[in-house]
Amino acid sequence: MADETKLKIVVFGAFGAGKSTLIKTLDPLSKHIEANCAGGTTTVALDFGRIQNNGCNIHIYGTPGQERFEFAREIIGRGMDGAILLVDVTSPMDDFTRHLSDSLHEAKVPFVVFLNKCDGSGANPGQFNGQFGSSELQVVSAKDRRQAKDALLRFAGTLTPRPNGHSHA
Ligand SMILES: Nc1nc2c(ncn2[C@@H]2O[C@H](COP(=O)(O)OP(=O)(O)OP(=O)(O)O)[C@@H](O)[C@H]2O)c(=O)[nH]1
Ligand SMILES: [Mg+2]
Repeated sequence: MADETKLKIVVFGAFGAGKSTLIKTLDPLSKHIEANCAGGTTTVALDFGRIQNNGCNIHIYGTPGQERFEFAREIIGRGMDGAILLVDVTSPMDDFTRHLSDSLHEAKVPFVVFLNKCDGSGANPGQFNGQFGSSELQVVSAKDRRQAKDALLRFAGTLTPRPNGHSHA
């Protein structure tokens, strides 16, 4: 359809923050390139999911959280319209999450912080207040479809979609 638009949103966050879980919840048909690791799986390339909202095709890319995959994050992030920084609120703030936040600020990419695992034992979202400058914070569980979708659409509504067919390169 000629009047369709699209958005590229990329999900960043530390190892095990819940990036792949978020994308699986948002799009049950999403694709994931993962390897087995202690107690579960880890992303070794990317995640990719899509959702449609009012004629806008939202493409959601997940990145690997292991630090050695910086090159993959750089490639996946090219041409993004906005980013989600996912933080595990059952753990304290870590240097890698700080690095991701600083990089997004430096690149002037609009981003929202999802304070994830708010359903988990020991969840402490309050510890992150004031840690991410002016970026909005949203408390979610990546396993909860309603919360995940509401938070994503709220953020997408703050971005400017581009016409379908226009390259993200
Ligand atoms: N309780 C709870 N557990 C979660 C939530 N989101 C993710 N998890 C769990 O956290 C673990 C890691 O989730 P993943 O989605 O693989 O994390 P990831 O950020 O993609 O990890 P990497 O790809 O290795 O960086 C899994 O055991 C998930 O089930 C949540 O909202 N609540
Ligand atoms: Mg992953």
